[in-house]
Amino acid sequence: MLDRRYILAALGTTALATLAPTALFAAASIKPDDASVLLVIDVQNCFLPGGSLAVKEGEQVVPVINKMAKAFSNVVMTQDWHTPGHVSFASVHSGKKPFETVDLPYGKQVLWPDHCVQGTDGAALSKDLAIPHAELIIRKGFHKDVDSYSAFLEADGKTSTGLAGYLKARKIKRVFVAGLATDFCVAWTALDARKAGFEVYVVEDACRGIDNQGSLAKAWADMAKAGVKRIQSADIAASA
Ligand code: VGL
Ligand code: ZN
Repeated sequence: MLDRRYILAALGTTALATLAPTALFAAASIKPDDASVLLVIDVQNCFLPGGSLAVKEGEQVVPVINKMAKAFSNVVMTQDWHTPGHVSFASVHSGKKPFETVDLPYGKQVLWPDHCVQGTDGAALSKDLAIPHAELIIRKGFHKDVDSYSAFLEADGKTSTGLAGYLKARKIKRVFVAGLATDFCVAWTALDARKAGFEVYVVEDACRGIDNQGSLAKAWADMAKAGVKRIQSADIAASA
């Protein structure tokens, strides 16, 4: 006699296999079109293993982003691009250590180890990125007294990087965000993209976070509230 558990297991597998592609996972259901852009945020040596502000597992986003980028006709990358002695560096605030905060004219600023200094190897994009069709690299955080996590707006809340204007001029409607770090530059970029009127998706497995004092959970909560859609790279169809 056949083992009852075996029969149930076999039935279960068949039922799952039948349902899985559509009902359960809705795999690869999002197709980027010419009105979509993939924003690849700050995949730079400083944020990768061995870098001065290394994000845990940061290198794991690279193959995911490379694969996903093939599905996009529009890809824009960003580079955190600070002056030496930038106001966001703990080293310029006496008595302050990295990950502490300071009050600046535009609000509270988290302090970081020196990172992504203009023209240094640490500021270079990862050599493992393979996205030759990326059409624009936008640099941010280049004003010495103002930080810029967001690819759209500096931390003073008013100085534009020009990215929203560029995307609108290119008739882009949907912005997909990936890269480093989920809770800082990715989240601030996604939130500002919503404010600028775009439909916004953050691709969770194509991002990694810093998670300083609950910042990762807070970032996801803020993004959900703002109508940012949280997706996985497998939700995106393989080609444009
Ligand atoms: C970033 C902290 C400082 C980021 C940049 O790319 O998320 N985080 N500068
Ligand atoms: Zn920075």
